[in-house]
Amino acid sequence: MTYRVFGSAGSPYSVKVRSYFRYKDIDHVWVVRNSPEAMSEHAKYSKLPLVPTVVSPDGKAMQDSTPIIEAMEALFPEPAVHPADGALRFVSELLEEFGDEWGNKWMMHLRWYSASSGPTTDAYARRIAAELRSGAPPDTPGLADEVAALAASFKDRMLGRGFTVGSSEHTAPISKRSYLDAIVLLEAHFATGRPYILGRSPSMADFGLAGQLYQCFQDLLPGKDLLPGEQMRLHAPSVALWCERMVNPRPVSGGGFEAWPTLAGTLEPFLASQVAMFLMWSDANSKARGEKDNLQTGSCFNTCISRAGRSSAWISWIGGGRQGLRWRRWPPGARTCPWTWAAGGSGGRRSGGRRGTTPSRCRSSAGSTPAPPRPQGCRTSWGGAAAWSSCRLGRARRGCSGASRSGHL
Ligand SMILES: N[C@@H](CCC(=O)N[C@@H](CS)C(=O)NCC(=O)O)C(=O)O
Repeated sequence: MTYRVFGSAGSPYSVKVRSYFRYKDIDHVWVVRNSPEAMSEHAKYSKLPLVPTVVSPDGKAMQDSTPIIEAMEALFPEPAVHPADGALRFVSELLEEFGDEWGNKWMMHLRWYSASSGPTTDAYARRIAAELRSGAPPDTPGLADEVAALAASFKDRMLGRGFTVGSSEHTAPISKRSYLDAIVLLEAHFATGRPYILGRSPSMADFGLAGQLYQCFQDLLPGKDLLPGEQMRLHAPSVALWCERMVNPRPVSGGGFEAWPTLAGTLEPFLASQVAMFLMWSDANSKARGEKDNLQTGSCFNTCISRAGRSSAWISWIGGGRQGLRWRRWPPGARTCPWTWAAGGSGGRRSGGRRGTTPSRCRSSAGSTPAPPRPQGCRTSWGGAAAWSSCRLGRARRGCSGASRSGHL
């Protein structure tokens, strides 16, 4: 009765699912795609070329970390990762969602996009390339060159994908600030000796947040500036310990969840600053998605700007990408919206998601806000990924960025 968990050590969502399987003592093996056989096995079972993919003993495949955990939770209910109290469960699931969707912005930005991690991106890319070639006999001819070439193409791919989480020079200060504020606020929450976010047992909140923060914690290869892992060790040592604890979580002192009154003092400030920002983004993104049905993409962009203030710069990327829209360079001085409908986005490949509709000029442009600086090489055409992704807590509504075809490693 062994499950197979296809994953990667550098993948936040894979590590999240692995932590869960370990916590539940579910019989499983961790499979990395380090051979042609493992690659084709993964491809055979996966709707999208992403990890994690879980294959059950009877050959049923699952993707997307949250639905995976939910399906397993139905089969292995004890020890529960959901508090019995409804309000606390809501907080737990909200924080999981926050980790998956907003925490991923920290992780992706800090690892791949930010200027401070720039000098070390080669090393991250090589680490992943080495995992994908792990197990090759040491005397394999041309192995070093193969790893170097794989790392180079991986780095290139990831650096071109900052837009999938809205990373740009425009949003960089927000992502960096949010990461630092978040770990400092969490430090206050853990520093009193609390082992997990809601008490003595891990909940969905821990799995979602630790998946992303564990990657930040690990990212401390030498660089000019302080790297996310160093910042965590310097300013949030209890958070660093929690990240390590979450690699193989166990209930502490018999386990159990606290009640809201004892958590509120240090958890509410986190919700009020970080999660509130995420919800504001989420709301604006949802509005942006809604308005595309009227082809009001120009006004959708402006709505984003006015609704979410500074954090809106990435909304148009994500909202746009989700709609199967393609970006066109904003011509100097032009006052028309540069969005057009993608004719035949690639997202429907496996999911049966909507292909791009008839190309059409975006109609609304009156009083357009000037376009923010945007990343190079942005070619979005996601489409169907959201349709495939089974989503909860509004993911379907706003598009599940974590389930993009581009992947967030
Ligand atoms: N929503 C999915 C996200 C999965 C995802 O984005 N996986 C990334 C790694 S974290 C991936 O497979 N990337 C591969 C690639 O970019 O080629 C989940 O929660 O499992």
